[in-house]
Amino acid sequence: MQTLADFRAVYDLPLPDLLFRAAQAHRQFHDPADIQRCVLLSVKTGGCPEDCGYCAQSARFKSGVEATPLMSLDEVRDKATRAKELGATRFCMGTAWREVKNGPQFDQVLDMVRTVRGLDMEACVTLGMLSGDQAERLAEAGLTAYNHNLDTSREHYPNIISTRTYDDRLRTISQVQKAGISVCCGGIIGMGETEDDRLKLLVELANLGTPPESVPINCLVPIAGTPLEDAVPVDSVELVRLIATARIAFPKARVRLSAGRDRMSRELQILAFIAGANSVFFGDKLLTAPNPSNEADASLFRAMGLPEPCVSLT
Ligand code: SAM
Ligand code: DTB
Ligand code: SF4
Repeated sequence: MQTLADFRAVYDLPLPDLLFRAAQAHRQFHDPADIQRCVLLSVKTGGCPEDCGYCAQSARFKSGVEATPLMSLDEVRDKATRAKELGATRFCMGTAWREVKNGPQFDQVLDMVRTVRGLDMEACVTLGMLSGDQAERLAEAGLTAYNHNLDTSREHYPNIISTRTYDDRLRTISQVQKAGISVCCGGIIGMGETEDDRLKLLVELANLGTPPESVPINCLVPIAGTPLEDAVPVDSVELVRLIATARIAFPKARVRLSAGRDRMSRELQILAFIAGANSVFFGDKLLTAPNPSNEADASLFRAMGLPEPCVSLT
């Protein structure tokens, strides 16, 4: 599958056939009971110079999110330790940066990566644009994966973000791959794009030299004060079709049911797992936006007959 027509042919299959094909692809490389739980932590929140129209952390919009300094290593260690105790196997850290600048802050992020790896969890960071040198330093620190989303199709991208280009994003992804770090790259749906725009994003991913090992599918979490605050919510069946298509196109990857679960029914989430999603963010906060509570997720996993995450340590 390389072209839009290939993707469209799969995406448009009758739903029972699409789900069956996705389940076959899923079982070829994964145990369908293995749904990874990842915990997200915003280690540097807000005040970002970029103008991504979906984001609570851009300094250009009045979202009410306060800019904070880079978090201390001790605090990161505490949060990561707790995440591990609650059953997370991947710890993802984000900064509201346009790009990484060399200096004490980057050194501190490298220490955060070493700390998470020292706890025997996968470590993923999303820090904005990177140079080849910086990617290599992250690899040396033991980073498992770098998250850098293309977000949408090349055509729709300028309607959402004007302060950087699609090619800037592709350049960083290529630096990450050259440094031997696994790539986590996906997008957001529900930003006024067409179904073809969503499929074109998958086509871009399929045409990267090496396809991403991790494909996050975020549903827009509408943030008051941003240009996308009133965006129309994603249709449930369209979400399921997209996940199934991503699973078939990237059978080895983790396809992640990422942001937006707090507005999804239990049944929709279960359908997404049947369609091949095999990861969620766990814990009641994403970077700045809400996520289902640990209790709600425990009940979801119980309903599926899968091992339940811990709810609390007390
Ligand atoms: N500043 C860095 C960058 O943009 O590359 C890293 C942090 S940024 C918040 C990470 C990703 O979160 C974005 O690329 C976007 O895909 C996702 N994201 C941000 N706000 C979102 C929202 N309101 N709903 C869904 N996903 C969102
Ligand atoms: C990704 O694809 N989704 C995560 C992670 N990568 C960094 C971020 C979701 C952010 C949701 C909005 C917020 O919390 O502000
Ligand atoms: Fe900044 Fe990243 Fe938010 Fe864009 S998505 S405004 S780059 S924090």
